[in-house]
Amino acid sequence: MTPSTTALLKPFGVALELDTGRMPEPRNHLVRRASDLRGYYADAAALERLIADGGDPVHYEVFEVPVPNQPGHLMYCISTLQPGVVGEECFFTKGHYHAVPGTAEVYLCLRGEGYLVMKTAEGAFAAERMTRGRMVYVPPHWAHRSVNTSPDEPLVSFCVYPAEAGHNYGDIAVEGFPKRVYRRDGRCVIE
Ligand code: PAN
Ligand code: ZN
Repeated sequence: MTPSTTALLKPFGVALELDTGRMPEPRNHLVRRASDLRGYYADAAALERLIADGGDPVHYEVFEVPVPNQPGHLMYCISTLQPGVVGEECFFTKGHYHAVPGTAEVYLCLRGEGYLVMKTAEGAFAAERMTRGRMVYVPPHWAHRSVNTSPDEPLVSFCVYPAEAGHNYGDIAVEGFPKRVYRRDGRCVIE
């Protein structure tokens, strides 16, 4: 089938800074600070201290040059999750299901160390290690959240997913994930 003229997108390229996890010329630049994560961490008082005394630090940034959110297109982004803890809990992204639940995602870790924690609505849980050069496949129907376990290095990832996938944050905001990732005495604990 020949695509209509309007469906034809011209090929394009985008520069990525693989070490810093930035796009020099993004069209969308999402910044989430500690205060955007209220309600997500186990130790709410520690988060409030971080916001009040720690200057409400940036938790993570996502850089995109979007494509049409139509079936057939692939959306992609580069993101940087800062190192740090709230109480003993490692910094993480909000996490979400895709609004179109039957859509998968590929995460390629470019820098740092951490986990991609995943869960299903039926109660399954998985935690896949993220280190430079490791790819994690998020199958359809699995909610996903990045966690940075390094004491001092950002976690940088490149993601690709179907452009129509969308994001459903509400369910995770209410349910969270069955397990959390902590750093205790320099060691990483998932419980
Ligand atoms: C990623 C995430 C990104 C930020 O691009 O959107 O890491 O995490 P939250 O969206 O949970 O705040 C992705 O999984 N897109 O589908
Ligand atoms: Zn996703």
